[in-house]
Amino acid sequence: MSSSKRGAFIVIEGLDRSGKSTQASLLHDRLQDRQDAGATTPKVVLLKFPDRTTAIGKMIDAYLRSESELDDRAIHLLFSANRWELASTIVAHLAQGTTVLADRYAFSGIAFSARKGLSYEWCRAPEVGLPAPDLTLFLNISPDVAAARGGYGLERYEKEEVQKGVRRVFNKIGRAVQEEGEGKWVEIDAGKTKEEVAEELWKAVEPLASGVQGSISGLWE
Ligand code: NYM
Ligand code: MG
Repeated sequence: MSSSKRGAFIVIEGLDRSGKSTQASLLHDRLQDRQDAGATTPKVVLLKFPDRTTAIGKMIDAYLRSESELDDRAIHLLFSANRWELASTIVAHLAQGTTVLADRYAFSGIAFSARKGLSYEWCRAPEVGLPAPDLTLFLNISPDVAAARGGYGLERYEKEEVQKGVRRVFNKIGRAVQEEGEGKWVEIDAGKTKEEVAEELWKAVEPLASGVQGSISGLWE
């Protein structure tokens, strides 16, 4: 790795049942394999948001499993705080040349909360300044195809009408990210087979796999 390069920050977003976590793990393995094969590729770490292991994450987990009730704004801020508590770790990894993959990020935060009627601007505000992704891969699937894939789980939001609303906000976010130049936003058709989706993702990721130039910027700053 050239000393002027840092690790790439790659985010995978999508609706529930879009195959996001499966694809994140396949991508992680593929990046890892490259590293083992040659010395030029940096290490890779896979993060997942919400990170349910922290104190804040445990509150989020209880909310998602309907074991607690929280004001819409309060849960929004907890999801955001759950990213902020890992922000310095993300920056440190990137600076060391490690590729960081995140399964969901700030865009999920905005999409799921704005769907409830909170304003886009209000939802975006606590995310401003988080480490900005270099690439966001949005796994697009229509909520009825997702529902037909064996059905949703029992958590909050795992309902077809909720997913439809979330998808509309995601589309708006994707357009905004492109227009505002906040890293690259690539939409992937997640209705294809697991292998086809993995290939599509790899095409977008490979150019960044051995690191990227430039400093880490703050999201929407
Ligand atoms: N979710 C996820 C939010 O509402 N806001 C956020 O900021 C994040 C990261 O949590 N239905 C929602 C989306 C999911 C749920 O995520 C749990 P997962 O990836 O299913 O564990
Ligand atoms: Mg889920």
